[in-house]
Amino acid sequence: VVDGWFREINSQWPGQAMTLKVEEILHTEKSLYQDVLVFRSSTYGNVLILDGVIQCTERDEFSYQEMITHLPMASHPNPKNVLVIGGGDGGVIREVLKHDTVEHVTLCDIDEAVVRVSKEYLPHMSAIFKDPKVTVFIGDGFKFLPEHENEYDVIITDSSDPVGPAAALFEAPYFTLLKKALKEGGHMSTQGESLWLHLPLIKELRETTKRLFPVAEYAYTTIPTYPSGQIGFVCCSLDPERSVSTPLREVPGCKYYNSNVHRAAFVLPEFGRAMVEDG
Ligand code: AAT
Repeated sequence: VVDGWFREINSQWPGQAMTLKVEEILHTEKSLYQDVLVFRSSTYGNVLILDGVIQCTERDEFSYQEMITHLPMASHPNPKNVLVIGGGDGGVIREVLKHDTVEHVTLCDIDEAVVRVSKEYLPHMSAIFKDPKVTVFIGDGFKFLPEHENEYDVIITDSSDPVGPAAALFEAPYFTLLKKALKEGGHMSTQGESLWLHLPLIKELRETTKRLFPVAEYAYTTIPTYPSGQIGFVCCSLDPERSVSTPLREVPGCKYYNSNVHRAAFVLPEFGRAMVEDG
């Protein structure tokens, strides 16, 4: 924070940086895994930063959390048992529980500090932790998966960027474990970075997932406080007959997501389509 502004300077998006005006610093700490900062911004509500990177703001988090959740959930015929890896703020859990088919949802975040500070400073996301259908587990997603084979209908990887503790969550060994943790016909979605910044990474993610899943598609959402105002997801199904871009039912109580937005999210601008699909 310099002169009352937070600047998101990072080598993952060279030469550009989102800047937010800080009203008050609410929390700083060095957790076991990352630098944690929470501040109240002047126009985006409370903001959570990990290792200098914006994870969520109260004003626009719904765009990301709704889309990463409802794309795999609304295209699955009957999701009952759901796993979220990362997502320690609770926002994705809140979205999962909008589906009344869901009986249980487990959150596995590596960093207890994220869950703890979210409970204090991000109540619109974390209040859902009190729901009896929720179990919170603190640990590495990569280690959690092999102990849970054939258990989940949907797995959502709400992961930080591929540096530090989340690097392994973007690679083939992780997706191989994830596939085994899914039940027959299971779905998954994973944080897939920005078309404007990370085309080679996106292409690799899609190729890795295509080798493992009969259906693997890229979709995206708009969000002002993620780099370049846009972030994507890779969505996969184990059922070759299923279309992850086709919603099977409406989801109540959303601010970004609806059935048309679901279908449209998979339609890529030409430069992205060419790179992601044709190679
Ligand atoms: N919904 C908020 C958005 C996030 S949070 C990413 C979470 O992933 C963090 O809470 C972090 O602690 C957790 N995490 C990182 N590595 C692991 C791991 N190996 N196992 C489990 N959880 C992990 C993502 C923001 C995207 C930013 C885009 N620039």
